[in-house]
Amino acid sequence: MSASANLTQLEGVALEGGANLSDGHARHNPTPAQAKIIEALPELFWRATMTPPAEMDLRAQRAFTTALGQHRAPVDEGRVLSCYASSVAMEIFARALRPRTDAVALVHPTFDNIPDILRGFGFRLQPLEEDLLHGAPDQILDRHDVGCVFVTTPNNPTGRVLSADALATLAASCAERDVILTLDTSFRGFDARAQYDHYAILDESGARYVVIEDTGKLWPTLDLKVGLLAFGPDVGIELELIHSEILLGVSPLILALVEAFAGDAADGGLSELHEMVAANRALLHDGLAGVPGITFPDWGSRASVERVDLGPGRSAAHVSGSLRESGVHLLPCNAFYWADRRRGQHQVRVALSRPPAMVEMAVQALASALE
Ligand code: EGV
Repeated sequence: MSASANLTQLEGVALEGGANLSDGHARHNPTPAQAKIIEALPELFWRATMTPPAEMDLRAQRAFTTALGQHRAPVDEGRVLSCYASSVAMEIFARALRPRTDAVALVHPTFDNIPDILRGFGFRLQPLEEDLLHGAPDQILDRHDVGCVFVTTPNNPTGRVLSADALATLAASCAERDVILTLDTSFRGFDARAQYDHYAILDESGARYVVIEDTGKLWPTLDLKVGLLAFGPDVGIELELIHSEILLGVSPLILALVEAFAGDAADGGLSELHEMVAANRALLHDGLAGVPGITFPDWGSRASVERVDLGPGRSAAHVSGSLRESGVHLLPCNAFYWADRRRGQHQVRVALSRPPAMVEMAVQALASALE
């Protein structure tokens, strides 16, 4: 794999086998309640056959957004579009945005397929540093002359969450300058601090907004998932038209699965998910406790991924490369820093939505590679 490979290409290597702690997809063991839903898949199939697809769509959207605290998500207003994946929602958003502006301030660092997709549509990107985003959200548009601000919250890989106050401040300044505010909330299910009702704040602000929601990181459904493209009443870009050019609708079977998993999430599944991630995070921290020179830069993160800073003397590409040879897959963080890859050169990201035995084994391999 060449040094300029993107993160997903690196993740692709791990799909060939071995201990895959590389991608952020959900690959943990289903809980008993989730296993029951999987057992009932044939039933879900027939129910989906007998129900109008539009109704399946609304039910899945409603169940998912309310399970994650987004009670004002504009489901009943018809302003949520289901997509095959959040990356597809992103592509639709990017194409619709392009006639309006070519300049986007994008959170830095973040998963590299976001800058890559945006650059693919010809956007000029400005890195929006997390410290500015969280520390002085009122100054973002003084420092960035753009037509859109794009924020991933909780961010990937850092887990940093945009507070309700920061969102209100940023949305107010976007409204004032007529800048579109776009949020990617794919990781919000992992962190209760990201589950205040974003739509209530966005609607109140009067800003033009887009939110990309994602079921794909949460549940071990073999990548059966949807991305939701939600938007405000005056978004001012042709999202519905472009969406219709790409797809008619997501499979009602997947929508039925999303509705069932979201129902379980609201019914205690979300806390079980949080416990699983917290237990795996503790395995990571404990397993590396004796290794000199390493630190955890994302202290307090509840995302299903976590970075390990290996220290200035160790190269993430080298360490992850030699672990890969022995069948253990982690991501070097260079490419998350899409505007300055060197800033990630000493960090690796470990995926935590995995069976605990796999986390334990990979952490041991990492610890001995560092000794
Ligand atoms: C993560 C995979 C895409 C992405 C993984 C991800 N890449 N869609 N090109 O879903 O954190 O590993 O976001």
